[in-house]
Amino acid sequence: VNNLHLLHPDQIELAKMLVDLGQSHLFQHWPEPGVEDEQKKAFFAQVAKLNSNYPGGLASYVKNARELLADSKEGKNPYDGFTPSVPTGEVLSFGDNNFIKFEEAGVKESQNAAFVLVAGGLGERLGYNGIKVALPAETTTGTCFLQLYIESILALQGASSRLSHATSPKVIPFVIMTSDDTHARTLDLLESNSYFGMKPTQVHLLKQEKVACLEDNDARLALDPHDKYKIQTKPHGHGDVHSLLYSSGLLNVCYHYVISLWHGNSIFDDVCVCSCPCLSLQIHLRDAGLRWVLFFQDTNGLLFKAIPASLGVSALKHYHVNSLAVQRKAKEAIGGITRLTHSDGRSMVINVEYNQLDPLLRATGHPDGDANCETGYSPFPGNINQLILELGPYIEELTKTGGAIKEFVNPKYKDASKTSFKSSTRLECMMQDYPKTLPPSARVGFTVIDTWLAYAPVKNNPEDAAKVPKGNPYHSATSGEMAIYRANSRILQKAGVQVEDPVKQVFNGQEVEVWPRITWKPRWGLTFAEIKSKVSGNCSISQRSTLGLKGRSILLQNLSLDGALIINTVDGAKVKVGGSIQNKGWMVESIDYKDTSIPEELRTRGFRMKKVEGLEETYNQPGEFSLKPC
Ligand code: UGB
Repeated sequence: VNNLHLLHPDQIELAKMLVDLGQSHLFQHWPEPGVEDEQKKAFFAQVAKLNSNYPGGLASYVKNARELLADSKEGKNPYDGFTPSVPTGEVLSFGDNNFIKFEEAGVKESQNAAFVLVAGGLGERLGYNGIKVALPAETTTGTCFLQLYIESILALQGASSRLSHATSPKVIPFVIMTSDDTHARTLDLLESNSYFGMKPTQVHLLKQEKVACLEDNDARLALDPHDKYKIQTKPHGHGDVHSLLYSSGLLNVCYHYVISLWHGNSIFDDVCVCSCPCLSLQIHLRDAGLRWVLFFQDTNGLLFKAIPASLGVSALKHYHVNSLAVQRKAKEAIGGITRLTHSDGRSMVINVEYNQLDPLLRATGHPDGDANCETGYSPFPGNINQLILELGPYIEELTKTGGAIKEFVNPKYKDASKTSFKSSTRLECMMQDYPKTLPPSARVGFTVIDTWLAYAPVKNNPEDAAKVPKGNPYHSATSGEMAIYRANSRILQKAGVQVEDPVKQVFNGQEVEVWPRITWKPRWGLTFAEIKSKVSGNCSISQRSTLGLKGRSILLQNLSLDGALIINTVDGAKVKVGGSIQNKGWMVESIDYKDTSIPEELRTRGFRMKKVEGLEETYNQPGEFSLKPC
């Protein structure tokens, strides 16, 4: 009370609110006025920020926390009353007619899409010190994840405009959610690489804020152990992306942005340009043609191989929500897509997180819990956290909820009495829980894609990856890179190229298949039909080969490759590559991950490319060319 005169009127309101919320311990220890006054003001600046960053403010946060902590203490299961069963969804098989049909529809639709990358996580499990999107997806070309994503979006943009013969191509907005841990470094990566070819205005960064920590079951906010004028904070989870998109008004910006890039648009002259994401905006967005928002995670180098077909599924099946899934090994650290049916008749298809699936199954008559079935996989498809939402229903829902997502709390208790915590906790939320608040009429579906084509995240450090049970995926930098070569090899095989079988090798204690190191720029081939159209005759590639296709119009015709071949072209240069190309090639050389003289991004994978001999050709003028050494 003595210190109140130091505060602005709105800060006094915040102080009163904290007292009403039972949080007076936060300033009980404060000395008399005149001592550390600046720190006191800074404290309220932080409170104001925490208050405005949470839907409903700190009052809602504390209320939600008390309820969730009480449920947790009682051992209440959020899935009480629900029976899990295996849902049905669209199961795709790479390269068949159905797949090709969906891919074509997806490419057409992609000009109506916006992409949202959640990249606020630090990747503690990976043990990498930089931001994860700066890691090379593969080391043959050294392309980092962010570059790969941007080039994939640009390739989709180009393919989509070509398909619709658009005179003025639409620009696909790209949103990146960052956090204090990743924001500056993400911006720096973009700026120092000229946004990897994207227009800076096409990229929107949204920074998520952390939430207040809780020190006990009464949801008393925790002070930072190193600063008594600061509330301790921790990340709230990727679920923040929905409230951030809502509160930023960015969907609105995207709308204006999209139409501003369109041709003179007189039909938009008389529409409301209110800056709040109101319901009328939904109509405008639809009119403007933006129809889909695609959410994706930071380190999956295969993802965009699955995007066209899955977006096609959303469009042709009219899904409001479409989750991408793959076959899942029991106990694999990815959620399971599950149908949950409540005894009161409610039913929904939702991700059940990996740590909850096993207890839920055991509690509902499956004594083996999360176990593989006769196929060798869990019957529940694995959620890869790639969500495709139809924009209209999404905005409608955000307008109702403010983007708030069902939260959970995971306190680590000191003992069985569950009265105190080992360390402070906080509420968390996940972006895939978005459908939990949707009405039963919502069209929620999922699409299962071949794992080898769609999913190879880089999440685990070498030690943890080496301990993964045999047969389960490592999800490491080693397996993530090798998966890219395997996917590209298998795609070319399907397109008619004879690609030699892989050999098995161990790197960082992980046995992986080493296929030829085949890479291409997304603009070389985004869909199976496009790739197939660029391969003809009898082509073959030996296991020890490296192939890098860095250009749009490179045609492989009767090529026999046994060595390394890299081709760079500008748009407008059409190059036919054929004949026999043989050289000593590039070798995959084992390295010791403990050798700190080697850069961390190489050590985490346990190998590097030794460029012994290769053929590299660059075509930087438009025209028709042929490369046929012998
Ligand atoms: N992320 C943020 O942007 N902000 C945050 O506060 C936290 C994370 P993890 P997780 O497909 O592989 C998810 O840590 O949460 C970003 C699904 O929940 O890599 O353990 C972060 O930068 C799970 O169901 O994953 O597990 C990253 O891009 C399963 O699908 C993303 O969120 C699994 O991913 C995911 O964060 C998977």
